[in-house]
Amino acid sequence: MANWKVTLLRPDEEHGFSSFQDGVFLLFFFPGWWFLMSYKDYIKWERMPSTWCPGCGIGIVLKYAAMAIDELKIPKEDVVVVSGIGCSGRSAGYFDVESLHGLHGRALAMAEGVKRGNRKLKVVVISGDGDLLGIGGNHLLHTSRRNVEMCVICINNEIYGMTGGQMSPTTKKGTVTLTSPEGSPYNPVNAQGLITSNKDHFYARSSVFHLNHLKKSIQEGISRGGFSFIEVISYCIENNGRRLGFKDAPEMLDLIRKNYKVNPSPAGKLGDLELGIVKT
Ligand SMILES: Cc1ncc(C[n+]2csc(CCOP(=O)(O)OP(=O)(O)O)c2C)c(N)n1
Ligand code: SF4
Ligand SMILES: [Mg+2]
Repeated sequence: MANWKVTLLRPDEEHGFSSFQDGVFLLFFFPGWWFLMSYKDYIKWERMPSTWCPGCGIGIVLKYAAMAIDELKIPKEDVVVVSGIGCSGRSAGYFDVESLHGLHGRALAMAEGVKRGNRKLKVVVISGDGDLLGIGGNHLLHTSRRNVEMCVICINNEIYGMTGGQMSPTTKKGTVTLTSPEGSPYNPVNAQGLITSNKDHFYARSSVFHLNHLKKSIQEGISRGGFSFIEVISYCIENNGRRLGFKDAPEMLDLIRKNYKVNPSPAGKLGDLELGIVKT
């Protein structure tokens, strides 16, 4: 939609000017051109409304990831968004930049390929807990170990949302799901422990309620210059919350507000209900 701003900044042959000529023209007549850009320029509005259920937390992550990228002033052609499969995995398709929506669990393998192919690109992965910590868990071990530069945003709704609400690697012990009618018998994966077991690491936990913290975490993750993993506490109202007795999405959001607190300077490790950034 709002591509005209970027077109103005980066004119091509069609417009009859060279980038240099147009750049000089714009700087001379309108030095504040960057202020024309907004997060909206990074989103494909023609694809809205999204396929997500009303009130789902994934849309919040989409907006704040776009805001983080916009405020870092990363030109659209320098950012690539990659997703695997799942409701969260639909995110890549809503970004108005080059994007990849690949096989379930393979987001990090694709992202690493993109980064190794063109090191100047900023690669952002947005996918779900099932995609990144379940079927894609092996890729997570090794892409993080190799400290490949990318920012991974894991939308943790503690469930396989897209496929109807089966327990996922992050489902809390005792939680009733479609595949654990008597409560999950397993402890969830410890994403913080896994990522911080690497000597060089960047692990952040944020949430779809703590918006400034979410944006800051994504910005720091993108700017790190290595592998960064941001676990975003979210929820799935339709295929998890309703089964657990929540009446609507705001009720689930409110529980996140009540349960989680930001720790601005964690000493090497976050408590279970703390949000913050742990990095070397
Ligand atoms: C190889 C393979 N196995 C299983 C599936 C079915 N499948 C699609 S999405 C999904 C779960 C996604 O869960 P998550 O990554 O947590 O995303 P959410 O929908 O919760 O956002 C599964 C199991 C698939 N598409 N491909
Ligand atoms: S099924 Fe759940 S995770 Fe998927 S869009 Fe709906 S509320 Fe969100
Ligand atoms: Mg999920």
